[in-house]
Amino acid sequence: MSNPDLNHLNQHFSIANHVQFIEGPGGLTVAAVANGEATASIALQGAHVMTFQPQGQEPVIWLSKFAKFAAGKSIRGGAPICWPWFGSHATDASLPGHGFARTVMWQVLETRATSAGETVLRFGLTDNETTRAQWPHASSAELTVTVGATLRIELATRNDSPTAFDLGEALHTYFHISDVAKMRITGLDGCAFLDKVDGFSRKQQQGAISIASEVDRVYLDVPGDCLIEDSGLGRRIRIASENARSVVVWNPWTEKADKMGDFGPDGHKGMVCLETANALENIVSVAPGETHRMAAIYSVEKM
Ligand code: TA6
Repeated sequence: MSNPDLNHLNQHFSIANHVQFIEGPGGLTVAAVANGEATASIALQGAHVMTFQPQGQEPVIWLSKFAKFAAGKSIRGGAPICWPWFGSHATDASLPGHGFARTVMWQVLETRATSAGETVLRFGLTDNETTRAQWPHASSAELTVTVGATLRIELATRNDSPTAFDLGEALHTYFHISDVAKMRITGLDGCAFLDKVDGFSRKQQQGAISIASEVDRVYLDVPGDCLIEDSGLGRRIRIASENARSVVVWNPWTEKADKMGDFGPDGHKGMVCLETANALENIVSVAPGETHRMAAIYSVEKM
């Protein structure tokens, strides 16, 4: 029995040599992208970029081999969308951490191929009873993913209500690395950060970041690009951003990863999260009728 949704999606949005829609793990509908530049996959649930691999490169994005794929469940790895709040809800702890956007179905709005051979996919999330019960503001979100030699993910938030609202957001991206012991992060030297492993205490970054235990930090007012320098793979992953003032650096380390149950044995040693965000002190106020756009751009350089 063919899947009518897949038939409809492929009829309206598939593009030869660019994108087709398939049934992915856990029965999730997935946009499978393969063009001359890269491959990628995006689950319609959460508009969740799960994989990205430029031609001739190791994967850039990490996806746990032990990820659980099921309706309404966040996927361990890829680029989960934290929206319309980051972390715990400000006043209601019963609401899902990182908001609801990553576990609800998004709609495909557009697919197109660019003259440069990239594939562009645009997904939309409109509010409904479920979302308004958690977030009582008339609003909508769009995610635009551009797959080429680089990956660009843009999260747009439109305020359709008569009053301004505060938005917390993050592209909570897990990056594939050779070994956490062979990796360091640069670009955050001198930045203030809130250390979630130490009671959200405020500290200042000195030099590059190496990771040898749990790290969970929200860097504030970050001025420029960050680099994940991976000596094991002889490459740097550059994380550039637009309209994002925060960067979150996270590695759960052994105990936390084991508790989460979907990293697998030593899974945390092959990943690091470097999240493009507006979080905590950097949340943004979106005026009535305004559309706020935040983007992350990932590229790979030889070391
Ligand atoms: O961004 C880091 C963080 O806030 C950590 O504190 C941890 O909760 C992580 O996100 C993963 O959260 P999740 O809900 O995806 O398991």
